Parts: sequence; C-alpha cells; structure tokens
Amino acid sequence: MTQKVILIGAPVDTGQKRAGCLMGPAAYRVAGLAEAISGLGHQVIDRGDVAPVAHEPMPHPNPAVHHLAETVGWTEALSQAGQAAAAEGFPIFLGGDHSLSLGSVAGVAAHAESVGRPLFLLWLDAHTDFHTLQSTQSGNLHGTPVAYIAGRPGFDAFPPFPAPVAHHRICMLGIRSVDDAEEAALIPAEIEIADMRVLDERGIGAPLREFLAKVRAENGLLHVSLDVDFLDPSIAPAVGTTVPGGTTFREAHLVMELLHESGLVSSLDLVELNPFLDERGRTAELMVDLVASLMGRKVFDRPTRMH
Ligand code: B3U
Ligand code: MN
Ligand code: MN
Repeated sequence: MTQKVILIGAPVDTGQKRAGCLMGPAAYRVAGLAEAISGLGHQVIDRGDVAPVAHEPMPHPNPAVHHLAETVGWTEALSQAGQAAAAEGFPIFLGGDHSLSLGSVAGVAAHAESVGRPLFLLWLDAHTDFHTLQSTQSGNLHGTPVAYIAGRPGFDAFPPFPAPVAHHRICMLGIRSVDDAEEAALIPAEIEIADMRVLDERGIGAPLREFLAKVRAENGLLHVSLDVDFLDPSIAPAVGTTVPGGTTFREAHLVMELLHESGLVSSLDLVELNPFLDERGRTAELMVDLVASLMGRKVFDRPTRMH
C-alpha cells in the first residue's frame, strides 16, 4: 500500500539537559529520509519544522521540573500539527527529544477519537518514560510522555489528553532502565513490558506479534515511538542517554519488517537523535534505514545504495 507520508520537524531540545537534539530534523533530512521513503513508491510531503506556542514561564511545585512552559508550548503546537497530518496521511515526527511525544501522540489520539477507532501505542525505548511531573527526579520531561498518554494525573499545566490510551493498548519493547517511582506505578498497570530479559528469553518477534494481534482484533490505529536508545549504543551512539545492552541491528530491522507486514502502523516518532554526538552520521543513517524497513524495504534484497 502506498502512503501519503507527512514529515513534521520537531526540533525539541528542552525535555532534557544535553543540547543537540534540536539538530535532529536537519540530520534526518541530510541523511536522506524523504528520498528513502519516496524511493519505495510513497508520496512524501515535508512540512518543515513546527515552532512552539510561546508562554510565560510556568513554575512547578517539583523544583526539579524545568522548561515546563516550553514543553507545554511544544505539546500544543505538535498536537495540532499531528492531528491535521493524521487526518491527511501518515505523519512522521522528526525529533527532537522524547518530550515531543506529549504533543505528537495527543494529536494522533485526537484524530483516532474523531474517526472512532482506538489508538494503540508501541514504545521502543530503553526507558519507560512513565514519570509524572511530581515523580520525576531529573525534572527532564522527556521521561514523562507515557504517563500523560495513559492519563496519569499531574499534567494540569498541559492540555487535557484527548482520549487517554488504555493500558492494555500500550506495549513497550527494549526496556532496561526504570526508576523506582516508575516501577511502582507500572507494577499494577496492565501495560505490556517486554524488557530486555523478556527479549533475551523469547526473542523480539513473539511479544511484538502478540501485540499486533491485539491491534488487529480491535481495528486500532497504531502509533510507534522510536527512541534512538532502543538500539544498542554500539550501533547508535548519537544519543544523550546511552544504556548498554540494547537491541541489535537485526532485532531492530525485524521489528520494522513485522510492523510493515502488519499494515497497522499509522504514525511514527523518531526521537532522541543528538547529531552532535554522532559518528559520521551513522546513527542518523541507521534510523533512516529502519524507517525504510518500516515503509517496506527488505534488509537483504534492497538495492545497493548510492552515496
Ligand atoms: N528515567 C530517567 C531517565 C530517562 C528517561 N528517559 C530518558 N532518560 N532518556 C528520567 O530522568 O526520567
Ligand atoms: Mn524515551
Ligand atoms: Mn530512552
């Protein structure tokens, strides 16, 4: 199936403290993201970069929380851009740190609600990003989007999440760094967490197939949020928070190919790429290759790439 793919640049850098993610959208463009997708026969429209809505500073009772007003502004702008793009085609959000998903997923959730279909969320990440604004100790809001999306309390400064995603419609793969407060909230939750232990024992295909079967059974829309640190830092060094023991090149491509074959994915985030930390663009190029697999390219029969 050919798609109308809409690229939305989200140069968000305020969800954590290491500068550089704001160069992410430019790096994806340089690495040939649009060309890789259009080369597979899809239509690609690059909408350029979104700008955040401006707000006065917003203090918060948790003194660790930083850049709250900027994050709220990004959430509003990306939610609006995301809802419009989802109504028109297949949005790909080019990050930017993971706080952009507060907005991207709010936008696609509003779209899902308007067409009367349930939204499912696949979180590909080393981290669960399940903090509330009260529980975060780093104050980095890139550690909070899943809590907002799942409807946890404490996001009063943000627009109310359109239709919180039910726990059984959320699956996380690649998890290997969870803070105590996140774990305490996740234990009673029905969220499917295939952490690295599960992936080592079962392989990555089985838990993903089970989740995709649930999406299909409910005729859902599926948003995929791909954090660079899902990948092992040896193959994807361009990320501020490297966590050893991540997924391999082969596992990551298998995930993308299974997602493609499912035909269920309706939107995608590419987050946490920090081009300042990259080695000759290899992480940006790997992310572009993974998107190509998601959009229909096979690992072993792709045409030779010309550089
Ligand atoms: N859970 C920690 C660490 C973290 C979350 N997401 C990333 N790092 N990339 C926190 O700061 O919330
Ligand atoms: Mn993340
Ligand atoms: Mn992460």
